[in-house]
Amino acid sequence: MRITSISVSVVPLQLRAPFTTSFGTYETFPRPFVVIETSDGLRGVGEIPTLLDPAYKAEVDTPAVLTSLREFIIPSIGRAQREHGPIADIPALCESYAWIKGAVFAKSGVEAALWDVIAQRTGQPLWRLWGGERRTIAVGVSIGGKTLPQVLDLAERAAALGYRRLKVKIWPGFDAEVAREVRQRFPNLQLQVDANSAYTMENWLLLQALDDLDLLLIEQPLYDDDIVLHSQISRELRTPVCLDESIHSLRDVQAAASLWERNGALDRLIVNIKPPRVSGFAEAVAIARFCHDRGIRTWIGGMLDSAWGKAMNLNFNGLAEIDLPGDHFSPGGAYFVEDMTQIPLVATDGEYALTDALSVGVVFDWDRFERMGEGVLRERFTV
Ligand code: OSB
Ligand code: MG
Repeated sequence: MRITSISVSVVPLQLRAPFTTSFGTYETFPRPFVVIETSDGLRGVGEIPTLLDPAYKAEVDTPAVLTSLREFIIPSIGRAQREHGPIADIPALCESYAWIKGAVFAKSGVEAALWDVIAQRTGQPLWRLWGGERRTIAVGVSIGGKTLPQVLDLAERAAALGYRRLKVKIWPGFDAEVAREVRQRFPNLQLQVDANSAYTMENWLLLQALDDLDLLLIEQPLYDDDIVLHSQISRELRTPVCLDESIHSLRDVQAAASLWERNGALDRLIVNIKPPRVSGFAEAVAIARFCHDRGIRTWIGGMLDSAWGKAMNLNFNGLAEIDLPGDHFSPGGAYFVEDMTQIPLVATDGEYALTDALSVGVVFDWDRFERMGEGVLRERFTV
């Protein structure tokens, strides 16, 4: 088997309700999907869950991802196949673009598409290919409300749908009161907060007001590129600190582990594993195993991915090494007006069941993909 073509299509995805974080409010995303075709007639798809701009972190905007793919990543794959022979597995694929610094989101889309091909080729579901053993997965939701009533409404709807873990977006001035209200209304749900790097070394003490609310974790309170200062403030907080934005690789996780370990506080370090933020599932699996061995809890974050990306993440959540519920579902029903799978994903009583169905386990909606991508950028590269 060799890769015969790689195409990138941008599909406009529209949220059913706006999603607000400390860095802004989003309603639509021009979303790239990578399609790989192989010489044995297979076709795999990988979503790149880009946002509109780089406000969450560098290189997550669609233009940056398209530039990396077109100018560097795809040409490197072509060159590697010409010079070193067919790319038929994940290590060979990753090796072909390993020289490119960064571009983790862009790389992850190509990798995801090849994982889809390999699962089809070897006739198994992705969760099994990744060493998963868990068949039912406790899932959570992320609440991106702009006002307290909006947050409470979304929490209400999520609880009514059976989700047992809520994550609430916070920022300075929209934190302790919001978390306290949600905690009071839902004393038995698992609750965590995500600041998306909205606090500074000048105002992080505001977070101490959250310490008595029995929160699972506080996610990325400080700067998007920081690990060291997070380890310092973690000494002064009872609630575990969870890293999101600042983790790009197993090495980053190892650096965090050594800092928290020095404080004797590995039980207060939690890692949000987002496969696209660590360049793909291969690195994500390595991180899950490392963390499990070291007693660092992990969970799987989302990027407002379509049902296709979410379904891949749910397969990854089949790994027994992953401890906590991930951001896999929308608190108010479906995230998008039109989604990319033929049948929507469903969780029952806050759990999703993995099946023995091939690869991603759900069917990609090619007709809708073609229609929605009509007139939007589509580039095909022969490699
Ligand atoms: O920080 O986890 C985040 C969405 C966009 C960018 C960053 C984040 C999020 C979410 C959404 O919290 C989680 C989801 O996809 O359900
Ligand atoms: Mg986050």
